[in-house]
Amino acid sequence: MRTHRKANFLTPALLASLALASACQSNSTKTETSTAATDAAPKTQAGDSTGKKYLAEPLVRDIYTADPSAHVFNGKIYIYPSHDIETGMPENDNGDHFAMRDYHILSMDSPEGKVTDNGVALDVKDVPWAKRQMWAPDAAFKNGTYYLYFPVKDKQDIFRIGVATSKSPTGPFKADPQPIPGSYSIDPAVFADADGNAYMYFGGIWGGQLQRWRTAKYDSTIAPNQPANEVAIGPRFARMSKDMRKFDGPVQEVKILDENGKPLLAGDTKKRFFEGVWMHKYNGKYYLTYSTGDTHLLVYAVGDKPEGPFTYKGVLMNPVQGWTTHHSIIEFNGKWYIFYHDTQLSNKTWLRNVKVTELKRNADGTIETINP
Ligand code: FUB
Repeated sequence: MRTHRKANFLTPALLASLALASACQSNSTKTETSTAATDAAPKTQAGDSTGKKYLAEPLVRDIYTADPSAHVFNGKIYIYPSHDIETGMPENDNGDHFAMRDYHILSMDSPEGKVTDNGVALDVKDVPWAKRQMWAPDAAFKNGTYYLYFPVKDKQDIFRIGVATSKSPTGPFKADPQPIPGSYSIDPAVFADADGNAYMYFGGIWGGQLQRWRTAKYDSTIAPNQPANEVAIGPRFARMSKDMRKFDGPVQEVKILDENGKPLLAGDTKKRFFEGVWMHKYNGKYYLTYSTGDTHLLVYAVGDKPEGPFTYKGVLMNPVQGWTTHHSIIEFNGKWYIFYHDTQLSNKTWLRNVKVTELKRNADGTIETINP
C-alpha cells in the first residue's frame, strides 16, 4: 500500500514536525531564502531526538521537498524537487495525498555548501492545461534556455508532462500552453548525451497511471497490479526534439532484463520498475536507476545504448524512512553524488525532505549499496 500509515504517537520529533508543517504552508510565496551551512552540510550518522540514525541531514528545513533531480549548470548544483505541502487530502494508492501546487528550485555551490531556496519557480495556477498534483520534475539546459519538465494531472485527471522555459536555472519558468504531445504518466528525467542528443525517460505505475497506457488510449479500468507472471511494465523513453519541447519520434518501452537475458517479471517486485527513473553515464555505459516502489528500493540496470536494453545489476540504496524512494545522480568535481529524500523532518510519507550523499563504485563499475 502506498499509504504506509505509521503509529500515531507524539514524539518530540513529531511535535517539531507539526510546527514545521504550519511554517511550510506560510512561506510558499517567499522569493528567496537560504539555509545555514550548518544545517545544509551532509553529516554522517546523524541522529534525531528519537535516536534514529540517518546517513545525511535534510538540505532544507523550512519547506518540505522531495524527488530531487540534481544538475550541474555552470559549475553550480541546482536541485529541481517537488514541493510537498499539507493539504489534508486522504492517503490512498492513487497518491492523492501528494497534492503539490508549485516548484521551488534549490541551489548550492557544492554538495557540502550552503543551500539556497530560490522561491516559487512555477505555480500550477500558471499552467493553463493543469488541474492538480505537481509531481517530480526535471530540468535541462540547451542553447541559453533552461527547460523545466513537470508531470501534473490535466483537467481530465490524467497525468501529462509539461515543459516550461526560463533564461535562469532557478526560474521563474513560463509553461507552454499544452503538455508535450504524446506524453503521459509521471517522473520525467531528461538525459543529455555527449553527442548532443537528449532523451526523456518517464513513467510510474499505480498512482503514476503508467499501467493504464497499454495502448495509445488511456484506460482507467486497468488494475494497478499486473499478474505476477507477466513481463513487468518498463519505463518509457523518447528522443527530444532539437527545441527540447517535443518528442522526436515514437515513445518506446525500455526493456529491463535479468542476468539470464530474460525480461523482469511483474512478480519480481524487488527488481522491477515502479517509478522515479534516472539516467547517467559512467565509463561509456548507461546506468538506468529507478525505484521499486512497494518494495522501497533504489536499484540499477546497465546497458550499452541510451534506449537499452538494460541488465539488472543490484540495489543502489536500501529503504529510506517513508514510503516513496526517488533519487538523482550527478558527478561534481570528480566525485559522484546521489540526491534522495526521506521523511526525517515530518515522519509523514507526503511531507519529505531532500538529502545528498556520496555514491561510491567498485573497480568493475558496480555501485556500493547505500544504507540511508
Ligand atoms: O512526489 C510524488 C511521487 O512520489 C513521485 O512522482 C514519485 O516518484 C514518488 O516519489
